[in-house]
Amino acid sequence: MARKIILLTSCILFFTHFLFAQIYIAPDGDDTNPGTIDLPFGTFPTAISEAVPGDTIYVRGGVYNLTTTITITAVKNGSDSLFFTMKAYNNEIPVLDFSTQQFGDKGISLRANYWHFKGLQITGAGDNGMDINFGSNNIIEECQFYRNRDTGLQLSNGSANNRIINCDSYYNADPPDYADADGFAPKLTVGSGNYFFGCRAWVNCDDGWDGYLRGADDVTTTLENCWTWGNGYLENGTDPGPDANGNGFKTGGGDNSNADSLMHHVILINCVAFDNKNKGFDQNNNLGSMTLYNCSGYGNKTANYRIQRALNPGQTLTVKNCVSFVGNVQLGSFAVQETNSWLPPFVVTADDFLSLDSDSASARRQPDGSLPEIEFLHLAQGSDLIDAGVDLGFPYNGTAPDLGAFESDYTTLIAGNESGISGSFQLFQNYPNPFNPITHITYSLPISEKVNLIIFNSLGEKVAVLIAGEKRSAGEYQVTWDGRDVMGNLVSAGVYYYRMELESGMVRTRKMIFLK
Ligand SMILES: [Ca+2]
Ligand SMILES: [Ca+2]
Ligand SMILES: [Ca+2]
Ligand SMILES: [Ca+2]
Repeated sequence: MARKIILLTSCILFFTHFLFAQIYIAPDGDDTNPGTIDLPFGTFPTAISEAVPGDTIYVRGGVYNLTTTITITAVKNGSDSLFFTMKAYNNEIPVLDFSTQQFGDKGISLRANYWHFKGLQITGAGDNGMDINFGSNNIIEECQFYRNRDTGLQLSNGSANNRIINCDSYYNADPPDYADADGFAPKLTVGSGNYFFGCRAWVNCDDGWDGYLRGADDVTTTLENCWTWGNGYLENGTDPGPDANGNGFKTGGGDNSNADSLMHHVILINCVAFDNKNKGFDQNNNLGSMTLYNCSGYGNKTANYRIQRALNPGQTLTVKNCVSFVGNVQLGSFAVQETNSWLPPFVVTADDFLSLDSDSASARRQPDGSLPEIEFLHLAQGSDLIDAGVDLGFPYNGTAPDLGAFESDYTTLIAGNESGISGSFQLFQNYPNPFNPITHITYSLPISEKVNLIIFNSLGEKVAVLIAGEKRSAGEYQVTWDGRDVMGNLVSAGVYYYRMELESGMVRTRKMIFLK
């Protein structure tokens, strides 16, 4: 009844704008409460049952001791325009602790479409921390999955087109066998079109990412800006045995040496694998297409890259602008390769990198949830890997793309243009990021310049022009983008690039994500 009155009033006053309810849940809440900020609910099933599409369930900080799986079924399907949202309230940290749950039970079982989870920590589950099972078009953002007793986040049973953004999965391990717990697992019966961006998986007892198939075939998964390391070991540093496979990105494969020739097409862009017990980038026995652009492998024990087995007819392995340091590269002769660091004329040494301090990879994320700004595996000024790559259609700094996962701000010197090589022209990461629909872009100029600032979509098409050849004196500036294209229409969700070009020839580009 209360909802109907609120709805009616809202419609009269504001039309559709404030139509959606805000539902609150807190560790010390009570299900006899109305679910407001002052009188929150106490259990997840109650909060979920009260929600309708478009509603937001705010999860207050603190530890929730949970023994039962939180199951969300198709009764609670949202839609493209009306997501269900379950998110941490402000910057509070809700910890969903399932450690008293019986072994084999999952933490969250998401069997619905169009849910957006943000800012939750899920730990101790008897099986997967979260299993997206017959659930599609969901967004899982800034969530952490750790010390679960199987894979942190698994996608199964046809789950398709989910976006996993800025999530971490670590210290997951499945006793007593220690054979299956991965960080992220789009595997077995997974659907197609799942997308990972800005995620990290470390020290999971089995693999960082696992795309092994049993039941699914001919599916595609894309990973961008993802890092994985130290898999194949337990949190205490011990190796639990050979069933703990220890691969960084295991792209696919199937049973019985993949007798069914199953294909998991995997696209890896700007991804990093290091210090894994076994392989960094691993075919296993996947027979689908694999595309590796600007990836970096370092110190993986068996090989940084191993993709040797012939693919199914018509499938391709493409490896371009990738870096390997301290570790083997084992690619079949069928690989289409261009400007990889192990090919002539490159020579890779420690001097090519600003830092080899891998500990920094697990540093805290930035306030907007994006990966920490570290120097590990970033290229040092003067490296022959700078501006040495082939143009793959992505924006870059300097005269050409660099090799590896981290495009440097350095550029090769162009004779006669030294005055343009200034250390203090900077284009900073937008804030917030991801955003919807407003974000701010800061830049600084060492000298007076004519400036262009242009937004591109992931296809390289110009979307908006924020600054068109305007003169600016030296200093720091901030520009705001309202998420609208040149026609004034709100752009669709996805990856965008902002590119600043100066009259002196300097160019800087950065990536951002618009989330629905
Ligand atoms: Ca295994
Ligand atoms: Ca695995
Ligand atoms: Ca070098
Ligand atoms: Ca470059």
